[in-house]
Amino acid sequence: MRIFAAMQEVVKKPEELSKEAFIHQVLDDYRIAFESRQASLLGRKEVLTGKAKFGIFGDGKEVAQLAMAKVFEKGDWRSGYYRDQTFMFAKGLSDVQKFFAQLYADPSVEKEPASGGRSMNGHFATRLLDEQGNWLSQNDRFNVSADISPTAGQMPRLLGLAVASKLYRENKDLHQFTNFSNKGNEIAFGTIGNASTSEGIFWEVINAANVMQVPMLMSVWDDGYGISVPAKYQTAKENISAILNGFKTDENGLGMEIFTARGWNYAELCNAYKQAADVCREKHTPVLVHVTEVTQPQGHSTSGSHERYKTKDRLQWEIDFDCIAQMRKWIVESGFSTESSLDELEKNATEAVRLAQKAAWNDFASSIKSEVAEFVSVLNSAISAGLSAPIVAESAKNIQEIKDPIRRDIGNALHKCLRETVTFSADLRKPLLDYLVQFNALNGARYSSHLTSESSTNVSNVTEVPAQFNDEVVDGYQVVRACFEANMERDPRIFAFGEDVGKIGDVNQGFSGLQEKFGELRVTDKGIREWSILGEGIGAAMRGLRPIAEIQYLDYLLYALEPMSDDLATMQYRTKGGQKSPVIVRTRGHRLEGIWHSGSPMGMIINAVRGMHVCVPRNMTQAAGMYNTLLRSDEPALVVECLNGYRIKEKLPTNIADFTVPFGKPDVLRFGEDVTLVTYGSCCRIAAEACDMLAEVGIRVELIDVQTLLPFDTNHSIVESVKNTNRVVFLDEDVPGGASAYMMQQVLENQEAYKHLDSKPLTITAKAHRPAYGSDGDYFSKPSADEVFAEIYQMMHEANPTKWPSLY
Ligand SMILES: Cc1ncc(C[n+]2csc(CCOP(=O)(O)OP(=O)(O)O)c2C)c(N)n1
Ligand SMILES: [Mg+2]
Repeated sequence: MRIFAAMQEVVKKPEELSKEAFIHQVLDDYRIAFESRQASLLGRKEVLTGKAKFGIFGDGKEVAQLAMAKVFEKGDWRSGYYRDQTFMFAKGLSDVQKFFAQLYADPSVEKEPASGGRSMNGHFATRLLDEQGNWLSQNDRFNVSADISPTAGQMPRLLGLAVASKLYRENKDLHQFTNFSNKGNEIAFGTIGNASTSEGIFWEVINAANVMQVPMLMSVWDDGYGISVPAKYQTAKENISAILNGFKTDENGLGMEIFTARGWNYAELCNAYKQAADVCREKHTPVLVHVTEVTQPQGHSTSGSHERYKTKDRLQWEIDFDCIAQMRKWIVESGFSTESSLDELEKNATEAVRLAQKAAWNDFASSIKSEVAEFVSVLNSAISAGLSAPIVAESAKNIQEIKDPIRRDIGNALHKCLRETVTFSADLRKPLLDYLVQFNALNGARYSSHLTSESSTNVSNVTEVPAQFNDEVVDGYQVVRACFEANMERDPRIFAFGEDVGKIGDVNQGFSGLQEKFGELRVTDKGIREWSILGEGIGAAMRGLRPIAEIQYLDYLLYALEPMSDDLATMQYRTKGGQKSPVIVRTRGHRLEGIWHSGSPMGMIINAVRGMHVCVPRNMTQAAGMYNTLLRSDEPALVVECLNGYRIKEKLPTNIADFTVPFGKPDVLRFGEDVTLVTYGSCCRIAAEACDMLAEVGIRVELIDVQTLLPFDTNHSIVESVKNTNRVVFLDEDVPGGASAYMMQQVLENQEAYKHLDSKPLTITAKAHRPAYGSDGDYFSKPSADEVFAEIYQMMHEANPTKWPSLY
């Protein structure tokens, strides 16, 4: 039997597989594919009948995923996209019931473990953390990093997952971390749609994976379209594997292997994946599997129909070459089963899917219904106690009549009752108000928990250790360098990489000499590719390593902002505490020279990365303390060092490896009674200069360095200063309305400092344009001590014109 012989190749131990066992496996695969298809068909119906809001399914991509699943081993990783339900079912990482729970947005992590109802359907993930937020072991699990919606957004993280295997294999000091890796034998599997390969990051990652030679097995599901746009508008020559041919392995063994297989041909796919995985795992080279001739039977998603943009011929071809129909045909022709047995299998599979869907719906609906019942009983007991407004009885009646209530219905009814009983006594309304507290707490946890880590090793749990000094004074860069050296000695999982980080130890020497000391695997040069450098950090940190990913200048962080914003910052939230990636993003910025080397777009950044921490140290000592805090915690952060601070002298802490700077705790740099001046980063020095000038005219400024923008002044200490001074100024070198406006909102609104103001609150910022080049460019673009003096003097003049006569 020719097919049997060929197929034997694709199982791990062919000699142990009898023909019966083989046939059993094929039929089991067919069942999984068929169930998956039924889930897609039923899923679409559930959306169209209004039980779910949006659906995107893996129909047409089933058989290729069975083949991929066969070679996916414990310890391996997937970073993929929304079509991969069949893979998830085949590995037992999800099932039809969970699939529907996600479609309905069931907020229970038990029912919907990928995201606890936070992500739309088709966003897959396994739980990497226990309920306390600690790592589970990865080496005895199939690991799925949590999907995100931006097309190709899975690519940067995928690179990091693959790079981790290389590090675990080649750095012997990491072999002890057996919970994470078996000496780097793990493959990182990527999946992507054909059209998404048009994104720049796809190319950046493919190139980087080839440069570094990492075990990344990339699958492209090629259905010829990206929503309605066909390949001719997407891909040169309409063939992604053909145009990637230049990457093909050369005579030196460098490059990547490229396989193609047709999406409806089970045997061809199984063989391709077997070969692909073998070479990837053993040789640690990237591999591409281009799966062609894939279909999309129901069109792209529930948002539209593909009849609008596919020709009749194409639609007919998709029916003829439907992978499940073809697999069935192959099974019958090969004599592995009969038409009638397969009919029976399909009937059972259809029924199983229907039952699983029903169970998911019942779980979802019944938990809401029991909350509705509880709400109704609260309303009824309020009525019995004398809350006689008609709206209360009406609400109890109406909400019970809603066929499929959601929690918003409870919220709407509750708020309406509260509005319409406002004239009743507090006693009578108490049950409703108590219920409101409970309702908000419950749903707050459901929908707003885990923005950041809630584990015992999050940054707020790191013990504060003050820096100690003797008289040793060094250049600023030597402080951070000493900090990195000490931490790298302590923990072999720490490694740093970026443009010019390796040989020269970064452009400002923060790692100078450390490559010689720790080797190229731990202090490493990278290509100019910020987006995927960030991704390397994300993926490697998910695998238990402690990457310090360097972006050379803050101005170039924009290239890396997508993975920070979409992937890193959302990771805890989008998995409801199921995954984490404690990567440190190191960069340097604020004022130096010219439009692209002195930006400080902190408002843009902090608004894009809620879920990360953002540290803005005023000098290298504070930066080192922040690194020490981060390297003892499990959270991701951005640290922006002051670009003009590396040559400024600082005292070298004697406990450089151990002192920590707490996050969300501002530092009062000088005390004063007249004005509170709030700032951070390089502006601390400008502010201090202005404070000296203001002191000369009798204006006493309380100068506060916030230190971290995220979190911001956790204990609300700034308002305490404002209570004393009754005046507040926010200074930074972002654009007007940038991070200064954020600080103002935090202090005036959140801390209620508005109650204590005697003068209009003020922001002093850079100009709206990018900073011009040269010292004069800086002077006229960025806030200067002259300007800070003038603004604060004017404030005091308005308060007491006699004491401080008009300056201008
Ligand atoms: C960055 C980004 N741009 C646009 C979209 C909207 N979008 C979602 S899926 C899709 C098409 C993707 O096509 P392809 O990669 O071929 O995958 P397929 O859906 O065909 O499997 C688009 C444009 C998106 N999610 N992200
Ligand atoms: Mg496509």
